[in-house]
Amino acid sequence: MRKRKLSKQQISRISEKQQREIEAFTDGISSNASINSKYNGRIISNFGKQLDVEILDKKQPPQIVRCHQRANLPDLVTGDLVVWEKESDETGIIVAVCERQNLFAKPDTTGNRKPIAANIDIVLIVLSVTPQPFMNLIDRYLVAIDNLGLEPLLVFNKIDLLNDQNSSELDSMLSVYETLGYAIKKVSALTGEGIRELEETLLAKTTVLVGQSGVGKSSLVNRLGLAQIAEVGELSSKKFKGTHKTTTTRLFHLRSCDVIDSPGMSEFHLRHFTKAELLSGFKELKALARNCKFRDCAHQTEPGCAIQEALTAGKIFPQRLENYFKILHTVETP
Ligand SMILES: Nc1nc2c(ncn2[C@@H]2O[C@H](COP(=O)(O)OP(=O)(O)OP(=O)(O)O)[C@@H](O)[C@H]2O)c(=O)[nH]1
Ligand SMILES: [Mg+2]
Ligand SMILES: [Zn+2]
Repeated sequence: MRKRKLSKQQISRISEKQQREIEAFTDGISSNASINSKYNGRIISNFGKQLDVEILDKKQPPQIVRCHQRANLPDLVTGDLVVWEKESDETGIIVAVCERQNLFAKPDTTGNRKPIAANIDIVLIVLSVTPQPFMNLIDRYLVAIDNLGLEPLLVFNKIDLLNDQNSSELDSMLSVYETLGYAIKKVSALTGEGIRELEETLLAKTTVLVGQSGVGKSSLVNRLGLAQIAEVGELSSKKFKGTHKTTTTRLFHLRSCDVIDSPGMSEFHLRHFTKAELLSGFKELKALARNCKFRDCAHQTEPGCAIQEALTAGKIFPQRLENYFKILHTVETP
């Protein structure tokens, strides 16, 4: 559907109206279950034109209603808090959205950001034995998470598949991130190993699971939820890659936490990030850059570059610096 162009006056009237709806949300006002009653809700899933919304009002029985949204609202995502009205017993219309605490978005090749989930506490990067993780993708996720102001958590899944052949390469990759101070949990969604510790970390939080297709995001949701609620895919035997089983981002209420399962992402472009935002996501490089002789040091051949000195002295991981420069080449803004 094409969106109408609105005049400034119309926009201001709409935003005043939305503001009143949102105040009703915060006051917990919502009422008789008749047509036109307003309800507080949270987006559970977005199917394009239609969205699943759960009722948040304590007085109402838990229920998920299929809604569409007013054309003047921005694109809504899983986790958004909204105000909606009943249209029929089974359908509704979203009339306002509350300001987001944060928004995790997936940047695509063209530089557009596809919103994935809003109002989240933790972004959990799922890695696995197969398909194997690659550092460049992990580093990109870490930059995006840093820019949201959230602490990343890495989960290494399928540890039941570790053996003498594959463990040393994977261990050395994980030890890079452990040394940098990132939290890593080692788990198996299949056997349940490490799941209880993971659950403790996620307790009472809303967590979005991200990672390549086939690493076991949906399997982790099922293991944490003690039930088969999310659909699990097969790995194609040729490539040991996932087959993009999950196609829609969805929020699940689990035993002790809320988890948002998302479709696999093996590409994650950072074109729209600034150089400063990129450096901020490479925390060991950012800390060193403060000591470079020149404020505008490019960290390549300049004299007194603290990053190059640390590289020569073996104090930083060369792969991380290499990835930083690789991503820097793709960044559009200075
Ligand atoms: N051996 C083993 N297999 C696992 C484990 N976790 C998941 N799998 C298998 O890995 C495959 C992919 O799992 P999914 O949960 O669908 O992966 P996903 O990350 O949700 O994939 P997408 O939805 O495509 O992004 C399935 O065949 C699972 O049975 C594990 O801990 N150990
Ligand atoms: Mg999945
Ligand atoms: Zn420098």
